[in-house]
Amino acid sequence: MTDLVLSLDVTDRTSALSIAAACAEEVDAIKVGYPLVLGTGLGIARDLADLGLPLIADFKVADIPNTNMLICDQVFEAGFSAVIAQAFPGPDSIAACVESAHAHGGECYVVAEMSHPGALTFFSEGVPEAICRLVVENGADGIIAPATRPARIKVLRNLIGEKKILSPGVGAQGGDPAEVAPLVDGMIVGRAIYGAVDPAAAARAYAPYRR
Ligand code: 3DU
Repeated sequence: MTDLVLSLDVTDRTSALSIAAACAEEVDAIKVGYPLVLGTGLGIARDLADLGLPLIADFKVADIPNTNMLICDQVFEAGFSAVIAQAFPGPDSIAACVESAHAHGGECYVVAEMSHPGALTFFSEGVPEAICRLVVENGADGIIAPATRPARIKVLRNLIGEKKILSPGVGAQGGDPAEVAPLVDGMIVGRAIYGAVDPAAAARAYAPYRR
């Protein structure tokens, strides 16, 4: 039904590599963000690449176009296969991320709506819908949409057509995999897997929802 993306938000190299190796058969991609890269360095991408899984850089890139391009070039040269960008800096900033991603044979996902309660302060009143239109116009590969609000995923799906949806918020944030899996292309799960006593078993529990 969907890919399972492990959000590897630990901060030390030993834990990251052992959890990733233990879960490698149970997940379809690994998402790495600031916690792990700031804790270990960007070279962690090369270490994880040995597992042969796609690596998604969750840096929520959000700067002027030139800086976005410089950031994304570093991300892809480090071995990542996809990057996540914020939309609020505008279409030219998103375009820079898309251009860098595609020049490296990678993908760019844009945050359309976040999953936590406070997200509704700014991701409201048609903003996510406008972001979806930008994503279509800019040729980005997909959006990030909240597993905590499946009804919103359905609305946004109608605006992006065949583009992909990656969805964080399953598990620790309360999103229900049974409800979310049929709606998205990738379900992102962090604490419910890496925080478990047996991360591989916790990842395996999502097997019924994987395609
Ligand atoms: O709540 P979890 O532990 O399953 O982790 C979710 C991950 O997805 C985490 O890295 C967080 O920074 C990221 N994320 C969201 O949770 C919500 C968003 O809207 C975007 C990214």
